Amino acid sequence: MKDTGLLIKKEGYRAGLIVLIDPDKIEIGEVKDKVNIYQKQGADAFFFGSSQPVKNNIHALAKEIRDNSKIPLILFPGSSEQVTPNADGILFITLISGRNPDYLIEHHVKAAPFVKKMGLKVLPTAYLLIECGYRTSVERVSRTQPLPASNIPNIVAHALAGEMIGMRFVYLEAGSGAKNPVSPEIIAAVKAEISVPLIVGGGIRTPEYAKTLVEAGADFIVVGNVLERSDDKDIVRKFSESMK
Ligand code: 1GP
Repeated sequence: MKDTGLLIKKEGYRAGLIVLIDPDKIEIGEVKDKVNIYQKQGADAFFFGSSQPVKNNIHALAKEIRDNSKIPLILFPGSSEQVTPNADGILFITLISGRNPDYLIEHHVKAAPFVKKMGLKVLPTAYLLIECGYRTSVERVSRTQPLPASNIPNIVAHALAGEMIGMRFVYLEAGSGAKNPVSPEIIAAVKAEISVPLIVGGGIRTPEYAKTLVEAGADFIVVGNVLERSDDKDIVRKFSESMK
């Protein structure tokens, strides 16, 4: 696998676990305890961002996360307003499943000068939204169509095009809280053709399902919603164990 920079798997693990923190689903007073637990239970990195406009103070929240954890904090911004210098890096996302020029180049042009000034490490990422059975907020906000889950050759062609353009990661996204997460069949087909790391997220609810995705070839698994909803205090540890 090529250099993954900030995204690193632990020794002896087949995949890395990324915890998505939505800036509007956490209050500053909760950050310290939550990030401590996530980190202690085996999270390898944090993604931070939302597909919706954010009301909370992202700069203060990001600083608090960083001050209280040792794992990388990587921005996963829904828009250029969610960019803050208080992070280690940024997923520089291109929504290549869609055909909206704003998400193919316009936002990038706006963000590039201040991303450079902030000194964030840039992770150029081909972002593919895969249909999940309902209209996700990424679809609504980006005004793009997801790729049909049944047309696997088309999904593979998009991932390959992203790699050939020069993107360093491919991210298969079913959408936050997706009813149907990305399938192991799609992951295996994409993984067989690309050589950059494969990130998978959206609607992953159980460590068992995460394990099937890792077995299919996912290099990094992203979980968000399930951590908010679960009463299991060991949920992150269980997800982390399923990365082995
Ligand atoms: C969404 O891939 C992430 O962008 C995580 O989704 O919140 O459904 O885990 P969930």
